[in-house]
Amino acid sequence: MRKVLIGSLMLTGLVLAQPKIEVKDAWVREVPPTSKMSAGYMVIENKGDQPDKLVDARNDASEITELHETVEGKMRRVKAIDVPPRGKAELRPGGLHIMLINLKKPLKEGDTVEIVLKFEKSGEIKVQAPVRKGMGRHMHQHRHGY
Ligand SMILES: [Cu+2]
Repeated sequence: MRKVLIGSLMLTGLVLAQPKIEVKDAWVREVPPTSKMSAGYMVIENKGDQPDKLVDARNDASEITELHETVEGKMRRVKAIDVPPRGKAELRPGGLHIMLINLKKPLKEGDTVEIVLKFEKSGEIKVQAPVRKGMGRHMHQHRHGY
């Protein structure tokens, strides 16, 4: 009898255990009109007790959206961005970012980009990311600075 009770409690626990994703501080970098690329940044928090992963993204400002990481000044594509349970993934200049490739129009401060994030377990989450100027120095290093 006791074993049965413990078993059913564990089952309930498994059903309730899940990631809980919240996205904060999303923004997209303003770029000169000649630039065909930009990058999006944000903090992805997981308030649940299970890990999740950002596996894909799309946006309404560029034709192509990729998940990138900058390592030692060079960008590379990553398959997924881990969001640990009760933890967060920080997408920041010089680190992880969402790459916007082949911009459909120039991105200016005051614009908003809609980014749809696709998580392995939590599904799609839509984020409104305002366009902001990056730090001045980074503007001149934008080929490497994302
Ligand atoms: Cu990039």
